[in-house]
Amino acid sequence: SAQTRSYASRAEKANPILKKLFGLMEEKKTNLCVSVDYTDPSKILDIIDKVGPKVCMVKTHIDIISFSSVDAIRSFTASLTALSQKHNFLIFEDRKFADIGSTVQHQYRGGVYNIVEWAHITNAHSFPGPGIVTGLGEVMLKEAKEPRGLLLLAEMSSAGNLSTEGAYRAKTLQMARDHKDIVCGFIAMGNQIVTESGDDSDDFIFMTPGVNLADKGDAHGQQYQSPEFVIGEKKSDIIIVGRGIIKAEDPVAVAEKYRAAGWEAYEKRTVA
Ligand code: 6AU
Repeated sequence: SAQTRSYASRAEKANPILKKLFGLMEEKKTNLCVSVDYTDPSKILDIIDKVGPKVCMVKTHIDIISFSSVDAIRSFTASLTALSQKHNFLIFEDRKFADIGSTVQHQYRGGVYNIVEWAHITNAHSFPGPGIVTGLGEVMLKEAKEPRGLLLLAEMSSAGNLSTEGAYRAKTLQMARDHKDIVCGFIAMGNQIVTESGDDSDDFIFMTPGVNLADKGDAHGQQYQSPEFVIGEKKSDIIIVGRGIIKAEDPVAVAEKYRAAGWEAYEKRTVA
């Protein structure tokens, strides 16, 4: 079934960005995305070079990094791109766009960050409606030199989030189904948002934040689950781990723990 097919078999039918992603996940045996939420650019590049072999994706918040100049931004994104090629992972800028289509186009291509030029994947809230998808999609499809993908936030990990209200998730899913050339997946707690209303879950990738082996949450409503639960029970595809790795005493050793736990849960759920 869709819930137990391997990443490799899903790569066969996938669009260019998911083909690349599923392929490298299978090759490197990792469904770990590390969220490198440090503010010092050299510290970020340093840890990425070390954990790069263990991850399928590196997630950034470009707007939390302390850059001294616009040139420093350019040099950072160039180094990040070089690392993504060296270690074969995708770059995910966690921008969480949330405005009308016309405005997000400027935010995606312009300002000082020029996100579309270096991020393979970015994400957006569905709150503004389908215009946010078509707006970002136009930039992705017409201006990017390489394949790009958009994730819609269908669910969040934080306590009290509004995604459980009414038809929010169903409408988010409809936006994705209507624009499969743009939307390659979801930020969600599992794949149920799609499997409960159709059999096209293989067309999307499911990425889940709020994963931690040591803590249950933080002081501001973050809620954590284990890799086993997220991949094995909830049938998500990728675990997103921030502080569980980056605040650890030995981030590289701990990253390997998360990689192994995520991969083991995937192998257990997968049939040939
Ligand atoms: O592992 P943590 O709690 O240190 O970090 C989780 C990371 C942060 C959040 O901005 C992000 O995941 N995140 C997201 C994303 C990825 O879109 C959505 C969400 O619902 N919860 C969440 O924590 O960088």
